[in-house]
Amino acid sequence: MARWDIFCSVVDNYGDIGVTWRLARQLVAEQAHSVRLWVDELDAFVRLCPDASIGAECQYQAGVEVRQWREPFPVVEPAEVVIEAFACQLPPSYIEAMARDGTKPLWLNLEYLSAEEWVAGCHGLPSPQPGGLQKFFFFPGFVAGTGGLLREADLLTRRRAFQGDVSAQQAFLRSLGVTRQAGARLISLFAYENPALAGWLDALVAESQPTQLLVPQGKVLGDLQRWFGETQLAPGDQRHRGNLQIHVLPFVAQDDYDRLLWCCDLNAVRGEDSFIRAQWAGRPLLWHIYPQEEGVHWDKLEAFLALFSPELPPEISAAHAALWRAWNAGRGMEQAWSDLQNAWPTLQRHAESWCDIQADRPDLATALEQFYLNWLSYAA
Ligand code: TRH
Repeated sequence: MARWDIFCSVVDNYGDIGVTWRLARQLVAEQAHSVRLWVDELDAFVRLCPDASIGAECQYQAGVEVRQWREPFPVVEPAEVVIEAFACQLPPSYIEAMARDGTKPLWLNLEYLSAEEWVAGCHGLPSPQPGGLQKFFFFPGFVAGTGGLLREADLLTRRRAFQGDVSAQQAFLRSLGVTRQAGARLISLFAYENPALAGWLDALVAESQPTQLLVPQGKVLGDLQRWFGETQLAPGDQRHRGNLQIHVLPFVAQDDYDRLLWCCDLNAVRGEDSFIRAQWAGRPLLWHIYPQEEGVHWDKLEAFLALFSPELPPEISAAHAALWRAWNAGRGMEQAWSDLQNAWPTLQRHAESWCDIQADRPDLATALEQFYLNWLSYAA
């Protein structure tokens, strides 16, 4: 057992805290480490973990010591492994303490997820720091030579049991105020603001198969409201148009969000963490990638599609990529959606086999543990 400090600065949205909170829990539960998670915005944390207190300087959640990260930073003994998530800046006093320590800690920068080829070449590289410290880059990823993806050891067993248990799914959906209609397709929708939504909704309204669209509170709600011509949709609200029924849901706790994904036939997800969770759900997904300056996110989107698609029949692969591009370009969903209509059984099988391929690789927490053990034996 070792002591780990994870630093999370909430830049925007929920991805930073979503990833670090998940990792912290897994390091405690599966590697028996003692983990302190330093978070500079507890409001975001409380959305994912509603049992947490928004004002506590220090609290224990799921065995993780969650600490408010604020200035002046308290005097603490640095942990044996220090993770700065997504290149956040560690407190200078903490870095000084790391340099002062007799045995220097393992210092890791946990990077953002990308399927681009250069990632494997940069994963694990050291970067010398002042004070005799070294920082290593740790890259999550989808291929050998990267740090893998976050996946709890029992995740797929729990997921498959839940998907095989209709009454557990019904009870869960009922707890969110949703009753699944016979023959309806269930879609979850988590996305950034997206002008392409209107075209997609128009297509769903006109389809012969009914759709129930489950929308947790979030940024895309504005587009939904505009399409309905309403000023405020709130959790619990339901609306009907043609063959489309919409349910506005509360933002649920992180583990419940998994259950929501497991219930649905298609999951529209965004960013990083929900994107990975949708892959573990073994169901088709639609990714709204986090938009970056100068459009660099397009390279990431294309890199993922290039990895994900080769096993698909060429015409389905092309139609699937066209749908993802339309969603991210903010236009053209009506045509792209209708071009995919006969592909869903194939996409469903592919989602499950992609999940199996990814699950064959070591998960990110295990890879971190291995990196630490290698580092210890190298340092000895
Ligand atoms: O919130 P995001 O858009 O976060 C993004 C990305 O991580 C991006 O890479 C980063 O650069 C940017 O923030 C700053 O999307 P993401 O990563 O999917 O995180 C959402 C988290 O919220 C995830 O852990 C799932 C969780 N969640 C719930 O717990 N309950 C919910 O109801 C929903 C919709 C999500």
